[in-house]
Amino acid sequence: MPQVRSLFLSDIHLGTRACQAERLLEFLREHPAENVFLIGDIVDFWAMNRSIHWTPAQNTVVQKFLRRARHGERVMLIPGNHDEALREYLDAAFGDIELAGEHVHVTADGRRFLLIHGDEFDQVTRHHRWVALLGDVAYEWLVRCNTVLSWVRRKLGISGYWSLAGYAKRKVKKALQFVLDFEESVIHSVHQRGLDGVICGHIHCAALREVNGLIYGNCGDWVDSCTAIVEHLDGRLEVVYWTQGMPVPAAVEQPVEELPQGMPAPALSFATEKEESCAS
Ligand SMILES: [Mn+2]
Repeated sequence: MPQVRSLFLSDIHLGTRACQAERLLEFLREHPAENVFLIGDIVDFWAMNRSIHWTPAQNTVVQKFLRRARHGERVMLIPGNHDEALREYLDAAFGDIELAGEHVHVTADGRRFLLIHGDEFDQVTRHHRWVALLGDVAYEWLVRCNTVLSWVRRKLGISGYWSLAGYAKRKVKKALQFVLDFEESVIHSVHQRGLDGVICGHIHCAALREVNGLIYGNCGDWVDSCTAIVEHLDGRLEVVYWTQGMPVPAAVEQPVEELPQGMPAPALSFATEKEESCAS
């Protein structure tokens, strides 16, 4: 019996150092489903052109998807801009994985959602490809710096998880009004097509909210935030923040015996991070 009806995942960026494959494997283990929609930037061919960082865990992620498809789950891959090479093979099937440019998913309660990666609504990647590519290199560099910075913060006893790349991205994109413009143009397109909502990715900002009577959903990513959207068996959608297995900084670690029986591990300061991460 599947635990949820559908999983919506995007921006996994397999092939990069930043990909959180182990956490994704934990999430997948806990979420058997009828449908798995992979909504773009699953494999990062852009980054792999520069250098390949392919771990055993990333291999396992691919194997899990293939396995789920073989065992009767519907697995659909909708390419994004980082795996745009796959767009040449639309309507083909890889093993049992379907490939599509976009898809309209009908939820258990009959609502119709456009599934699309969303880079076509991003004015930066659409008209200034070189800016996007440059930003991509800078982003990778920031992720590396962050590893050093996290170590320094731990040594200084500063608690909580903080992402330099996430911070920089937020600042830059806030300044550009990037996120808002993106959401607005996605919603505009969904409205024109007479659908009930959209589930997309691309901007690494998980969201699920009503905009002008339509539902705007974004899967977030498995680079920084480890987020996904799930559809429950009754058709209800939910954003899942997969914080299990997050490194617990020494300063906030608590002795196990102080926790009441059956209580989940204490929420880390990651919670504040996720609230900040997508400016409204
Ligand atoms: Mn993208």
